[in-house]
Formats: sequence, C-alpha cells, structure tokens
Amino acid sequence: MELIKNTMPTEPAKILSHFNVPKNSYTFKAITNGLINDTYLVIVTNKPAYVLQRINNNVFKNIAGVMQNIEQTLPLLNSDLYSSIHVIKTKKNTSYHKEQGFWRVLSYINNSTTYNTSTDKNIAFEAGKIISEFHALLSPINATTYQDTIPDFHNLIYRNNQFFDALEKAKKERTTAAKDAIEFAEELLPDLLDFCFTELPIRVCHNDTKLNNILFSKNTNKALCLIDLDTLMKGYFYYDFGDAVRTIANTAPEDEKDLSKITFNKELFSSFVDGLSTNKNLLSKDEIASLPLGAVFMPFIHGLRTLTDYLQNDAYYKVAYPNQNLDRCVSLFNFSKKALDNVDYMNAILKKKFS
Ligand code: GN1
Ligand code: MG
Repeated sequence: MELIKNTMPTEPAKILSHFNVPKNSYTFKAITNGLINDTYLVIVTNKPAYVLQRINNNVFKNIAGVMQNIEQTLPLLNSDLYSSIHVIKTKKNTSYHKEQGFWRVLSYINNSTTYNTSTDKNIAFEAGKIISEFHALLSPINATTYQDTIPDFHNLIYRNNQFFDALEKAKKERTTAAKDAIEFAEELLPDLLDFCFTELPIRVCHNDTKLNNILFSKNTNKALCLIDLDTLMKGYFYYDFGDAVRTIANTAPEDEKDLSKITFNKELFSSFVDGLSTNKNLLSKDEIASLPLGAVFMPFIHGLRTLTDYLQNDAYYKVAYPNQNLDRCVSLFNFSKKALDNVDYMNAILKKKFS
C-alpha cells in the first residue's frame, strides 16, 4: 500500500478558527524539524502564541488515543522544575479538529527554543535533568492505562521482521546502495535482540527524547520541558536514555554524511548523566545496568527503521532528497557502533554518578 504523504494544508487560519483562541490576525510559520507531523507557530504581534499541528494519521492511527494520553499526562507534568503545556480545546470542547487531517493547538512557552545539536555541556546537563524530572513526575502512574499510540514502536523483533520483509521486496538499486548498512544490521541484530528480552520495569516513557524535543529557556538556557508528546506510552527507561544520548553525545546531525564528524563525546555524555542523576533514586539497579546497551540499541533501531523506510521507497519519514533515509541510517549505525565501543566508559560513569 502506498502511504499518502502530508502535503501543504488547508488555510491554517481557517483551521485555527475552530479552536478556543481570541480573535486576532494571526500569522503562521512552518517549523520543518519534525519528520512526522506538520507544525506551525501561530504568531500574533510578532510573538508566537500557540503551536498548531496536523497529526500524521498514517503514523498515528488512533488520534483520540494520542490526545487522551497527552491530556491525562499534561496536568502531572508541572513542578518548580518543569514548565507546563496546555491543550487548547476546540469550540466544541474536543481536543482536536478534523478537517483534511487531524489538528490540535497547544500553548506556546514564551522565550523558549530548541537545539538540533549542541556542544554545550550545560545543555547536556539540563537535558539530563529535565528527562529525570519528567520521569520522576510520571513514575507513580500505571503505564498500562496508556494507549499504545504506535504499537511495537521500539520493539526490535517487530522492526527486525519489517526490515527483512522490506529487504525481500526492495528494488535492486536500493539494496545495492544500502549494501554496507544491510550487512551492519544483520551483524548487530542477534546481540541486540538478546539484549531487549528484558524484565525491566515498565514506565510511561516519552519515546522520542532526542535533543530537539526538549524546550530550553532563551534567557537562562535552563531546560523547561519535553515537547512532541505523541509517543507517550509504555516503555523502558533505556529508550528515553538512548534517544537522548544519540543526540547529545553526538554533536553531528542525524543525517550527517561526513562520518568523521560523528562522535561519542565523553564530556557531553558525562554532563548528561550528571543532570540525569540529580534524582538518584529514580532508577533501579537493573535499569541503570541496561543504559549503556540502551545507548547502542536506540540509534540502532532508528537506523534500522530509516533503512527499512529507504528500502520501502521512503513511505514513512519526510525526506528532503532521495537518499536521505540511507544517510540517516548510515549515520545512526555509525553512532551505534561508537556507543558500543564506549559501553565500559558509560558503565563506569553511571556507576559513579548514581552511587
Ligand atoms: C520521528 O517527528 P519527529 O521528528 O519528532 C520519529 C522518531 C525518530 C525521529 C528521528 C513517530 O520523530 O521515532 O526518533 O523522527 N517519530 C515517529 O528524528 O516515528
Ligand atoms: Mg516525534
């Protein structure tokens, strides 16, 4: 089946008029970082006031479930250390509006910003601290009350099957271009499949804690909160750890072509763990022990997903040029390998900071 890609939407102003926002002359600025949803800043008198998003219904089949997860979580995500975000309801008091897709509006936090990459140790520390606060606020919740917004999202057995299925059906030119990446995947899969059979505690996870899903204050550079909550659902802590590490210890972008720029930066890793360990009692011994391989697992599973998507002719992720999914894969696999080389180092740092 050919998936329909999200294209430029209907007039955003018309969509916004269905929501409970004051009448104003708003302008709209597209944010193009995300690979899944369509996102617009809603601006009034030169200042962003809201975030308007069309949720990708090819990816999120159960929009009501996505919004239910978010609405039951947001009231809990509020503390001295954590800035809250609100869902702005429609005039019919629903959490989304259906019109050529599914739209929602969220509050915007003033003077906030995101970073795709950073070489700043303070940013790494703050990222660790806010992820720790997010999990501390959500740890009392029973994760089974959450909808699986994408079933098997980080399930490697499922991703493994998807990959081999795609490989079988792929065009010759794509399998040839991806030969090295395919070999790498086949080599690492058995060990990582062993690793992910686990009896770790199940938590409510963010499931997409890459650096640019963390909001920072422009004034103080403190981390404010996590954004992009569509994948809030059950998971293991190492998912959120690994996703953060792959975008924090590595200062190159996700689709970096120059592999010499992909690094496992020990200082940034250590600062991140410093931030994370501000809350020493958050994690069990077993969870802490799972983290180093989690930092290998997450870039690997993302790489495998982008490789699978490449083999399926880019049906899932937005791509800006033909081989971008393969570039993402090679870069992610490269970082996964570097994380593997640093497992002992990660273990030592975690032991030190969490004792
Ligand atoms: C996707 O939409 P965005 O960019 O936040 C993806 C994540 C990947 C990420 C890679 C639902 O997230 O899993 O980590 O791209 N989200 C989904 O940048 O597939
Ligand atoms: Mg996302």
